Amino acid sequence: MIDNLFQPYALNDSLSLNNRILMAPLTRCMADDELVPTQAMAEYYARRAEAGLIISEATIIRPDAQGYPNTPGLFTQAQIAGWRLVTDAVHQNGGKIFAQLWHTGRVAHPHFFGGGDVLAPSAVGVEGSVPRMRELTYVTPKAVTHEDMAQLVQDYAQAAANAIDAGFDGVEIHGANGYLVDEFLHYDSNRREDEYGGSPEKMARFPLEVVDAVIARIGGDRTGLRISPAAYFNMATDGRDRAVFDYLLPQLEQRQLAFLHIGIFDDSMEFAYLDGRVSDYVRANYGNTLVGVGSYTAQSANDAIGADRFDLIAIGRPFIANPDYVAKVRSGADLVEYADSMLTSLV
Ligand code: FNR
Ligand code: 8K6
Repeated sequence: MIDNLFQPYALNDSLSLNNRILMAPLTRCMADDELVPTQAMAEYYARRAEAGLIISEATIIRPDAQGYPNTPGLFTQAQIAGWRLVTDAVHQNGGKIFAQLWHTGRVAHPHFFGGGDVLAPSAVGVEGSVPRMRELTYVTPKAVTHEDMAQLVQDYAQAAANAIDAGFDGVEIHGANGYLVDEFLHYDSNRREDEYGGSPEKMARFPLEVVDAVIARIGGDRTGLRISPAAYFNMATDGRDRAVFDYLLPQLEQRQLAFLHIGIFDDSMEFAYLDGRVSDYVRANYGNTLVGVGSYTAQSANDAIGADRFDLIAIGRPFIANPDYVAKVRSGADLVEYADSMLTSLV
């Protein structure tokens, strides 16, 4: 039985979802060279509109946010118009869609924005090179100034307003997976000694400024956030990070977000400094709507929701392999298994 997945869910007074299944944000690198979403992307998302809520692929808020080829943006009129094609197509099929707002921080590469600084909390780089463009080695970032941070906060808020102009039902701030917001929340990437680093409260300051600015612009009802308490991607683990999230989670709880969403690839992983799974740690420290994710099947997600481990489930790779994931799960039809080779085309 997978009935729990098909219970409607009210995120708040203004947004209700038809079912508990979210399409996870999935970078596809298929925008055009001006980072404008295409008609093919509109059709791709429209085919998945039966999800209770779609979270768009990560979408950059300004040019120096870019770390991968052909990731869409939300900072030009053409990009807003391209996204309008997508949101109209999803709405016509009865769906809802949030835009995931992204700045890759130290994982950005100047190749994509014509040169200039790569911005991060501290001048600590990541090893390695850009996926799919291995000739681009990561550079040492510039530690952001207070002026840089104020501008970034404004740019997140402007991108959120642009998302609403483009017809999105709301936004998810990408605060996960080792990108800019997440880089403030981990000791590996945040070595600052001013009021933005050095203690949990200071490390949470910039992320909370971004959240507050977006809420001020478009409302908490339309604002979600994704976070990665476990450093597992573009990041080295540090046991002190636990205290940062112990501080952050109650702060977020006070803000009445539409939802909080975990960023992880496999939620069966246990982290010693979180005393187990990331989702269980967040559930214990955050009382509002929680979205689980990470290698769940329909059955295991149904059971986790039944056990009250989280309220909603985000499904990633199976949604790439099965545009009709929701219908198949409902009817018990066999799913096509995901393979990385599927990333080369938008089906
Ligand atoms: C991702 N993931 C991801 N996460 C995110 O926050 N923004 C993004 O743009 C992307 N892009 C992305 C692309 C691809 C190809 C994959 C496979 C994953 C992570 C994704 O949202 C999800 O958390 C994981 O895929 C785990 O869920 P599944 O796939 O096990 O259901
Ligand atoms: C997170 C955004 C990534 C955008 C690039 C697209 C290519 C992603 C391929 C993902 C493969 C999934 C397995 C990765 C697990 C990493 C965690 C240790």
